[in-house]
Amino acid sequence: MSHATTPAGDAVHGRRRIAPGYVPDERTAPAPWDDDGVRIAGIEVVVTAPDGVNLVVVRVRTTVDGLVGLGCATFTQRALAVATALETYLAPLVTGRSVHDITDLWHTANLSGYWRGGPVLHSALAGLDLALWDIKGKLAGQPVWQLLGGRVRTVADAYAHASGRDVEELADQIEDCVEAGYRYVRCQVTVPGTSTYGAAQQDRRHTSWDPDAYVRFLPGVVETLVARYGDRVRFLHDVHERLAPRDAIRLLRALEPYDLLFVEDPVAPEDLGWLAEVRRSTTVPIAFGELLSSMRDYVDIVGPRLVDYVRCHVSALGGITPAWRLAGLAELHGVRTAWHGPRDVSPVGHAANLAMDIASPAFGIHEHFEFSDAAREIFPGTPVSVDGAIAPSDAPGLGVDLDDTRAREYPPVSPSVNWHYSRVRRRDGAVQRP
Ligand code: GCO
Ligand code: MG
Repeated sequence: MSHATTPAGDAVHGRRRIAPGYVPDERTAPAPWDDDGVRIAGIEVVVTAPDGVNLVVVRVRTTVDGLVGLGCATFTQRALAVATALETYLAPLVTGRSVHDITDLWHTANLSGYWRGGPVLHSALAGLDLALWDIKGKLAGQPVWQLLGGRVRTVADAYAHASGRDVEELADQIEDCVEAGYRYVRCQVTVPGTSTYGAAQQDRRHTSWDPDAYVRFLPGVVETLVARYGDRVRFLHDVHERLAPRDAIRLLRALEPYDLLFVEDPVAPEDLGWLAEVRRSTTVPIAFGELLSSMRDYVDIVGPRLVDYVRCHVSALGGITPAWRLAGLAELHGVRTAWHGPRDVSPVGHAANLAMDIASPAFGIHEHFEFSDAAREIFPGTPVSVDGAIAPSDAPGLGVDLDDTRAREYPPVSPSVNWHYSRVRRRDGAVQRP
C-alpha cells in the first residue's frame, strides 16, 4: 500500500502471522498465446479518505513508460483487507502477464484461490479489472464507453441525495437539488426518536429503530413532498433493508399514490426469497442488489424479473468485466441498471459506472455523489453533473487521474467509522439490519 502508514495499516501488517524468512514465489504462469509484450509491471494500492470514508484505488504499472491504469477496489468497511488481498495474492499472480488479457486474467485470478467470490476478493479483482480497462482505452486512444460498443445516449440522468431531520429541512435540500437541475432526488427523513438510515440524526445517541413508526411516518412526508415538487421532481427512497417483508409490503402499498421512481432495498438480501411476493403485492418499482456480490444471485433476481432496477456495487461484483455481462442480462430481461454510486465508490469507480451507463441500452439512472473539492483535486477528471445529468469524458480510458501527493494528505480513517452498521437496535434490544 503506497501510504497506509496509519496506525490501522501498521497494526494489520504487524499482526500478520507469516513465519520470518517467508519469501513469496513470484513466478507468473504465462498465457498459452503470444502477445505484443506490453506487460503488467506491478500493482500499487492507495487508500485515501478525502470525504471521511476509505477509498481503495489500484494503480497498475506497465512495461511501457508512462502507461498506467487506475481501478476502484473500494469496499470501505474492509478496505485494508482488500489492500492485503491485492498486494499479497493478486500482484504476484498477474505481474508479468499481458495487459490485454482482461477476461483471462479475471478468471485466472478468480479461480486461483479455489474458493472464490465474496466482496473482499471481488473488490481486489475489480481494482485490477478497471485498471486494465483503463489501460486498454489508453492504448486504443479511446474512452472505455467506446470499447463497450459506443454510446447509446448523450448523457446519463442522475439522482441526487436529500435528507433532513424533518420535512422542512428535507425540503431545503430538495430546493438545492432542483436549483442544480436535478429531476430525480432520493429522499431520506428522520423518523422522530429513531436512528433512521441516511438522514441527519436528531440525537446521535439514539440507536433505536422502530419499523412501525417508520411505516406510519414516511408516506405522509412523501405526500407533502409530492404536493410541493411533484410537477418537477420524481422521488426515490432507500429502505436500506430495515423492514421485515410484510412491513415492506405495507410501506410500498402506502407509497403507491406518489409515483416514486423506485424504492430501494425494501427487504434484506437474507430475505431474497420474499422478493417475488413483495413485487407481486405492489406497483411501486423496486431497486435491489447493492449488497449482493455473486453473479448467481443477480441471475436469480434479474432472470425472473423480480426487480425493476438492478443495483450493484460494481467493485463487489469484480469490476466492469462481470458488470457488463450483468448489464447484458438486464437488457435481455427488460430490467434497468442503477449502479451503486455512493461516497464509498471512488471517482474512478463512478467513471466506470458512467461508461456502462452511456453504452448500455439497459441503463436506468445514475446515482451521483457530489465529491468534495479535496476529492476532486486528488482525482482530476471526477465526473460532475450538469443540469442533473452527467456527460461522459472523451479522454482515453476511464478519464480519471490520481494525484498521490494530494491523496497522502487524506490518510485512511479508522475501521471504527463503520461500527454504526451493527449498532442500531430495535426497542427490545435486538440488533437491526443496517
Ligand atoms: C446507497 C447506499 C449507501 C450505503 C453505503 C454503505 O444506496 O447509496 O445504500 O449509502 O449505505 O454505500 O457503505
Ligand atoms: Mg442503498
